[in-house]
Amino acid sequence: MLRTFCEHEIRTVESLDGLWDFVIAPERTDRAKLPRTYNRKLNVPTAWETLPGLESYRGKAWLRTTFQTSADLATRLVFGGVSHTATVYVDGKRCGEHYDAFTPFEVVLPDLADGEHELVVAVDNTFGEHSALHIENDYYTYGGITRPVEIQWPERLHIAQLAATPKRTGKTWQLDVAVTLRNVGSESARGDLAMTLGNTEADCGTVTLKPGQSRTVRHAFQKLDVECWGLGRPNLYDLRATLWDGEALLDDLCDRVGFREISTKGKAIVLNGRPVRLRGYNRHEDHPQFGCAIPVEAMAADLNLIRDLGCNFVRTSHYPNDLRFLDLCDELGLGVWEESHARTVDMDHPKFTEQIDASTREMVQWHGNRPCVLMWGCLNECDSDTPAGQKHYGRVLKLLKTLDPSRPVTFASNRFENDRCFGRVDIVSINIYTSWYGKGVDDVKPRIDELLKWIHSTQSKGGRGKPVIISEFGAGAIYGNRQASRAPWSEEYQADVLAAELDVYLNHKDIAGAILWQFCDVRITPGWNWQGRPRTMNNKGTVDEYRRAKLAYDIVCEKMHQAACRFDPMP
Ligand code: ADA
Repeated sequence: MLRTFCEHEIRTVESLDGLWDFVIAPERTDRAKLPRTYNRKLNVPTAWETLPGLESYRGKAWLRTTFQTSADLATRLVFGGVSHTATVYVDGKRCGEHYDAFTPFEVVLPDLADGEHELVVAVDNTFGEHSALHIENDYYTYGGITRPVEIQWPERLHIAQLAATPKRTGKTWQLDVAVTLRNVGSESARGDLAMTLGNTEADCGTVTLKPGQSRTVRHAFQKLDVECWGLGRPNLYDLRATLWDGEALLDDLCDRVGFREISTKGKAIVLNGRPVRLRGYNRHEDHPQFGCAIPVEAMAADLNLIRDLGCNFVRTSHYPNDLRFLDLCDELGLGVWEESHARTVDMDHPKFTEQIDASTREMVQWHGNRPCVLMWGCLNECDSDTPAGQKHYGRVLKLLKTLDPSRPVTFASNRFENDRCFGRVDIVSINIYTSWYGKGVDDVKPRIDELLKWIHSTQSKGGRGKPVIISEFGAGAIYGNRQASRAPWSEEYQADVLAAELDVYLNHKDIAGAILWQFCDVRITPGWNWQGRPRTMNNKGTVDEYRRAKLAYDIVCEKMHQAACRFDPMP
């Protein structure tokens, strides 16, 4: 299922996960014509690269299944993620499409007849002028329906979305809720809306909608005496919207909320009124046995390691993550920097604006309720040092702030003293590999002091006085490569670099967060700088792709736990 908990107690929902018919599309296939035969089976969710013979297949394919429906209700298909472009057909009729592997999308069919229907998804993971965000890169773009799929049968008048924003009001809290209803039927319909938060109930009145209409109803739960959500303090509350016809319950939608307030104050990041220092990892969704379609059990195993390492924070480099991963972070009290999908992309690409805006909007729409998300990021290491780049950053950062004024915004820059965009962020974030791409370990402290001095001067055009996160740092090591010489690519070299860089970045008075690059080794696309990537992998993981610990693991564990003792507030 799409979440780690049930979103509906009344609405009928089923998983469409499991074996689907599968066939790859030979060249020059007219995508409009659906295949007549399917010669394989492929599990959903998974990546087709897990099928023998398709380990490096970059192309198009079709997946097919069937489902039953009733004419009394609408049908809603929800895809957690399709990599990287989906075209959806029901009974041979095109009814939806979506670009980008990393955000969910829905297809709503108001009037299907009783009985069995055919669902076909055409999937495309090719690169080219159609794709500005999925490109040859230092991570792999897999192919397939790579996150869970659900089918739902809601009333034609139903609850489409539930957005909740917590606010501290002195010693108590307020929860501002916005419930969006929609009528996908061909006749006007009415319903009585109610909400419950834990044991608190609210009657939100009657809503009548004409065909095709939507309406958002707002309600504020006030003077709430609740336990706040914090790092290592995963206090969650059930929020539920219900739609009634008199005594008859028509529809519902459930989510979980956490009462926390995230802001900045001078050079500090402030969570629930107290400065916090964030420490953790950049993590790609990548696994040798599942591609980017990581099962929730494997996600939980990754988070066990990240917590064992003494971390309180994860950056979803470089795209929105699976909702179940965020649910687990909510449940564990782990902070998250989530960012819309971009790693060093060409912002002048004709499709860039359309595609980055969609990724950004959908990320906030689908993940805005997650208390673990402490900040929104965007545009990792794009051209933030050019006038054109300044316009793009300004637009996307403004879009993030408009969509969600409740969280700080940032981006990970590698343009250092040439950056022109720090005036647009709440938090300045720097990717810096002094020991790997720079002058070496001895320069780590002098270099960051020099950069911080510039950031807090008027020359940085807006970075002055803001919190600074070191959003990427680290070094590569090939698992099993042990050398007494401690030469680069050895596990010893990586351990030495991480020890030195963690000592500086975890303890520096003017650094509010240190995010290691990266949790595990990941596959890259061969068209991207493979010469600098042994095994055609990015080998900077503290664990390898099978999550086997390198020598650096114990060093990171020691340094992160020391920082926890030094800086974490007593529970
Ligand atoms: C950049 C980039 C990462 C990764 C890293 C590296 O900082 O943001 O995605 O490519 O470099 O390993 O060099």
